[in-house]
Amino acid sequence: MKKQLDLTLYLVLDPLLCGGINGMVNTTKIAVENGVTAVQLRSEQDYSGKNWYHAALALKEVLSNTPVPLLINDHVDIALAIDADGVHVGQSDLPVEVTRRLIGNDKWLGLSVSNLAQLESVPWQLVDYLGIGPIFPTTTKKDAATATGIDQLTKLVNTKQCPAVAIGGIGVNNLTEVVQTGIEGIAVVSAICGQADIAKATSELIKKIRQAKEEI
Ligand code: TZP
Ligand code: MG
Repeated sequence: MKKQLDLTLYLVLDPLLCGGINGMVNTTKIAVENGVTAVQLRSEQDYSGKNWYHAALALKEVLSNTPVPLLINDHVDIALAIDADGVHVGQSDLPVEVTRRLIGNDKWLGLSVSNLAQLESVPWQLVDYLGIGPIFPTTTKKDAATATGIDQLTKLVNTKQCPAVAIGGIGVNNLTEVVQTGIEGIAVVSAICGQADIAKATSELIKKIRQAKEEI
């Protein structure tokens, strides 16, 4: 059975920023102890199936006695192999219909969208949540689309028909305006991965998100 999906603070891992697979595992452990509510395994680099499988397995183990779900970016085979809680795909990955057919109804399925045209073609009955972004410029994703900014994000949030996280260039100093669009949560890479003090970085993020939600 998959775990509940709480999108409040969604950690998207990056092995380069975390210092390899052990670094990702360590980052995840500390981040989850300090308030991260969902974790995604993702890499800009191509990893061999074997390395990635072992990374996913190690992350599943770290999360095993927590309520925090593990989702796998792109690699449906690895998600199935380790029985992850879900899969996240982008616009150029396996189509949502195919991904859903492969993973069944007992795993979460997330889809990235960057603009209104993409949002309008989402098959809502097949998708559990959206990742909307980038909201602000980011150097973490090399092929990132143009940043939406807050006004466009607000339009997307008001049009969507399922929960969503905002992603891209988000940190403690700009998350308040993002959360106040009414979006369910935020997803971060560099605001946690590679930070000198993961515990402090995570607890500051979650505190700021909760404050911003209370002010809506
Ligand atoms: N998708 C859109 S932007 C992005 C992804 C995976 C990278 C976000 O990284 P950061 O470091 O939080 O800006
Ligand atoms: Mg992808």
